[in-house]
Amino acid sequence: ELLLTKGYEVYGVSRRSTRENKNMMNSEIHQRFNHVTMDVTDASGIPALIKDVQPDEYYNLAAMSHVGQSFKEPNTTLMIDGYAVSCALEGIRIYAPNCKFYQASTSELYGKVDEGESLNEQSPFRPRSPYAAAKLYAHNMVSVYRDSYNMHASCGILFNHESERRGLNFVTRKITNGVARVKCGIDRHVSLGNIDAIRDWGHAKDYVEGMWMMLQQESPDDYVLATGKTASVRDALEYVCDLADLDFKNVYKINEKFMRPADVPYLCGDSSKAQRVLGWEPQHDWKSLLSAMYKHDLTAAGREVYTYR
Ligand code: G4F
Repeated sequence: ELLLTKGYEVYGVSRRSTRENKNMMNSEIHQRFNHVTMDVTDASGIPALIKDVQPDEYYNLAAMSHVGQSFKEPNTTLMIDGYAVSCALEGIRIYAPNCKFYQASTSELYGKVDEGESLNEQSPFRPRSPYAAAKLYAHNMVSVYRDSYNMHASCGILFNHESERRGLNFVTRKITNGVARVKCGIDRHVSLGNIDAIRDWGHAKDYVEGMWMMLQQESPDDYVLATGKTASVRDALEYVCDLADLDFKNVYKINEKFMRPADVPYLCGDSSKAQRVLGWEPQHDWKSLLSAMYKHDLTAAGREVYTYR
């Protein structure tokens, strides 16, 4: 959507599914949006598409993006989050060498971090999940292609970024949607895993601007995008319960099912390089983000009650 508002002709890829992809559908009404049915792990399909479209910019946001699920599907995660990135890089090298490439790297790369540490582009990566290990392969491949073939390929090391469109199985949306449903009397509680985890949550709208800015630079590079402010999952739940005028202690239940074999306990980013070089600055913090998400989910829950009453 950001690219469409900037006047780009956009090709968006999603795999064939019997269900519609709702996020894609938001763009499909636009005349300059072209939906392509393709699986990013197809080693001949993606290069053929690159040859055909001759893109100026390629944003690789495709991923098996759920860290918890990656423990259950390590090999699928590797194919989508690692191998598919090689396919795209090779396709660009062969068929569109002037195309600029953006890779969605992640704060999960840092893994086990000491509380209080502020993470930047120089901080070491110690992956703690199949997701992070696959993403590290992709991150390294981007720098290999940049150095070997002089490609304009950049990685955004993005800390958690959310919005009203966040999937219902990620913790922020689970909280805003879950609390809204408790408030409206649809559900009795929200089931969560590790509520001590601390994250640096920002708004996806701010982060896509940063991605675009990276590809407008003369030289490719890697950048951290983060707010620099942290909250625990418990803080997030308490805050949303306050908005709903509910006592958080009565709203949640811990369910072992949502605990990961290894979790990343603490993440806080230092985006000073992106601020200095790109002029990027986040407009939202975790509280304004969660308020907007809760407002959206409360409206939807209220509509559900009204419809089925
Ligand atoms: O919302 P989460 O699942 O996000 P996570 O694992 O930090 O990863 C997200 O952000 C990364 C950085 O941008 C991306 F690379 C990645 O693709 C994804 O978008 O979990 C956040 C924290 C974790 O510590 C998790 O253990 O919340 C904890 N948590 C506690 N209860 C839960 C739950 N997470 C989920 N998904 N569901 C729970 O019930």
